[in-house]
Amino acid sequence: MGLLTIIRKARLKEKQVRILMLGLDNAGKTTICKAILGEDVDEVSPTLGFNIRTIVHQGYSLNVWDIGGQTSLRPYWRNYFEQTDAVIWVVDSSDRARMEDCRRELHELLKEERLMGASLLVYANKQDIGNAMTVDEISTALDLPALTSSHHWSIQPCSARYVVPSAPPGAASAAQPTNPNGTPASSALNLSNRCGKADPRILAGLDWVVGEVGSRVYYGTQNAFTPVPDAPIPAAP
Ligand SMILES: Nc1nc2c(ncn2[C@@H]2O[C@H](COP(=O)(O)OP(=O)(O)OP(=O)(O)O)[C@@H](O)[C@H]2O)c(=O)[nH]1
Ligand SMILES: [Mg+2]
Repeated sequence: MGLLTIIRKARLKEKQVRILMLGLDNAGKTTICKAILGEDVDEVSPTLGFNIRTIVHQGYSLNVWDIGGQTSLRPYWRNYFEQTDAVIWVVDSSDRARMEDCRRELHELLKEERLMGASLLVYANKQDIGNAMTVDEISTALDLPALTSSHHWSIQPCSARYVVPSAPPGAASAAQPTNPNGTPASSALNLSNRCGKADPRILAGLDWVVGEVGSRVYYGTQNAFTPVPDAPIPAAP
């Protein structure tokens, strides 16, 4: 076992996980981090360098490096590859025009030797937008099956701007307005909720990451994963 592997396993035993969050610009990386941390998702601007966010999840400290995805910034991604346990690749599911760019960048990235042991979680973000591609369509468009031989991967649909409203104490959730089909009306979606909880599908993705890297401490078996189904969320207003 190489020295780097020993260091990595020691770090994982201390429940420290290093995650690179990457993807094209405008995909929603920073918004996802803010949603998880319960911050105001209305206040985001393009990331010109990087943000490091620590997310405590299931007893693990996930040190998430949220790095700007603009074309001019992508050559700098390589500066962050060392010691990465997992890559979270965020996709704007409504950006059909750039899906091929997205595929190319992802496959280029994962050729990198320093990322060889890293697990890959794809967030198919912006599922609240009407024309969003489904998980199956995105898996095909990004050619995810071709990555199976080199990386454990999973894909999770989500919406960083869908925040579960935090009901005031005693308030009946039934008071929320709903559409005739039972889905929340757009006002109940609370797309700019400032203290609600993140879309549970985002957290399900983190569960998978933690299960993956955790299993590696014990000489890594593939982590079984059932994605949380795509909830019926109406289009953003
Ligand atoms: N409708 C909708 N909009 C979203 C969602 N996630 C992010 N956005 C919006 O998409 C835009 C870009 O979000 P960012 O989080 O800044 O994207 P990013 O991937 O961090 O972009 P860079 O920092 O430039 O790489 C913002 O206007 C967000 O409000 C989502 O799930 N649904
Ligand atoms: Mg950003």
